Amino acid sequence: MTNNKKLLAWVAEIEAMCTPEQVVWCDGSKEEYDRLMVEMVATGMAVKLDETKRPNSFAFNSDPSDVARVEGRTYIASLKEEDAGPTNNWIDPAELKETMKKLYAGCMKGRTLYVIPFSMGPVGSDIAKIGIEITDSPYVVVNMHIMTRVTPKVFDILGEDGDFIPCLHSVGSPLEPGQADSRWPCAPIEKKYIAHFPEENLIWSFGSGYGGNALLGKKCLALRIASAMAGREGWMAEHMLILRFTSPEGKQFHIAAAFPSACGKTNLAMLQATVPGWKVETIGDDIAWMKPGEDGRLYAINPEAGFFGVAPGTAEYSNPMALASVQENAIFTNVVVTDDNDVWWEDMGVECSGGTDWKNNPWKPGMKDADGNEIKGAHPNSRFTARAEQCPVICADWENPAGVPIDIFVFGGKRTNTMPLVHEAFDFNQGVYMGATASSEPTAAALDLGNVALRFDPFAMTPFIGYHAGDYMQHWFDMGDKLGDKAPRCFYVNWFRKTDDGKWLWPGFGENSRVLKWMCDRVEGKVGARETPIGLMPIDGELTLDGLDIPAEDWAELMKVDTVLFKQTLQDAKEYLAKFGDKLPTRMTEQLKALEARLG
Ligand code: OXD
Ligand code: MN
Repeated sequence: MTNNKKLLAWVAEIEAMCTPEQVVWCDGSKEEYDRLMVEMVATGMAVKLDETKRPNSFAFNSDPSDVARVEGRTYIASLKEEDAGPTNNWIDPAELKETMKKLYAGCMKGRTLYVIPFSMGPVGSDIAKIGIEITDSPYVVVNMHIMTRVTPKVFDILGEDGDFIPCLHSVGSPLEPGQADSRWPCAPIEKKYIAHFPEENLIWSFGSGYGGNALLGKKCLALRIASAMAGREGWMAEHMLILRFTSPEGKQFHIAAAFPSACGKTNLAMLQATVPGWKVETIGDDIAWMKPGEDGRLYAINPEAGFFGVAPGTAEYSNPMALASVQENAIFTNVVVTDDNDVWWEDMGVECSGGTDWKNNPWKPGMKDADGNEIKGAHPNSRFTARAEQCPVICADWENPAGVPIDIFVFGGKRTNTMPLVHEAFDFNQGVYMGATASSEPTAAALDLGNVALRFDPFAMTPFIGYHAGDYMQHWFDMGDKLGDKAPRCFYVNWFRKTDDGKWLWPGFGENSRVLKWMCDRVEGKVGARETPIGLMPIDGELTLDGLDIPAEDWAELMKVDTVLFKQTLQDAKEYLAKFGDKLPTRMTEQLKALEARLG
């Protein structure tokens, strides 16, 4: 096991506080995974899917109150409030710990405390980080097996005195002797806390068993805590997919792209290129950790080991590679379990005759509730968990400890108007402005945001920046200064433009490779660009549309820079950025002014 002093002391302290029935040290083995699945099937928490259709795969339904990240209950408890900044909830760390300790006291009664040793990033890579999650949820253990590298090798690396990031998690639902467990134990919303103590590199999560609230290696460690570390240490932890795009001549380009949750990152990461001879290989679909290398370029690794993807909308036409990745050894949460014991979700592109819905009720397509609204079989934020290595287009270098050199940054969001299909930044500083003012119409990944029409989501990181977002933006400028002419080129895309009568203007999916190719041609200096007030845009004919049936007026609309609408977005951005006060980098104000002047 381990002789690490900090670890042994921490586990003993948490055991004494949470009073579990037993403590199990996890080893990440197949035996462990299989044993926990057998136990969860026996208690009714998991359903084993048909072995011939979906080998070694399981479905879970969460409690209907526990279905997504809870941003309203997520805290950055820095020592000083001003260090958490306007995008985070803050509570004084001492006060928060007091509150949470009361909740943690005895919270694992009747349950098993699992200690999960894991590495974010290839074990032993110098970009990788070691975490230890303590949890009372066997569902979390099996998901962590897929999403991270769970291995006792972590103990060898730690040795007696090595440091790790402690991640404490409890579903917050103790069991009295003889009390039957619920299928998905969790605590009510007012007791849920997803807490980060950035100065201590410490994570405490209570009350939710779902996704990023509970699989603490992902959003909590790899983004919130890591972004704060990266800001201090001069590297980057970003909410970005990473892909390799290879030309017919074999030239490789590496692209890192930031889109808000549920805006198609997984689809883009696994895209089937329609541009002849070009191919995409996946390195990561959600998180990139990036550091300048010895040659001055920026190198990226995917700290995760699996995909925790949004199920609805994943179909043969939208993402065949994701479907192939979940063909076996997969976990599904909040989807339909069909009558023949397979899985189904909305927009899967196949018929379903019926089954059990995500609320565990009998379900048939087209069923309506008492108000006449259609009942969805799968929750809009239902998920699949699958190993990255099962993806048929996983890149041979996805576990290269040195990472891959990034050529291109892409920013974007879901906007049905205003933003054209693609534009390029004049320089890195404008690229930072584009990333910092990226905006999106809301999606289902966080359901407690209320009914806002437009959300500014800097670098798709709003819910994940572990410190002051103004300092974070300055860090982007500083990284640009450090990388100089080796900094990636920056682009902004919008696949989601619609006509006034609601028709999609761009086919999306595999056709997005045309836009990626234009970016690579720009990097290579093979094509020019038109200067517009908002940036550089394709010269007609240079972004290939061969074989696509896009009427000229649709193309014009897709490429239109509507200065009236853009000025409105600029005003909205100004208002949004005003809340950063004197932490707003001067260069951001300069960018705002310059854009305003260019828009006339
Ligand atoms: C995710 C998210 O789960 O961004 O990746 O919400
Ligand atoms: Mn994400």
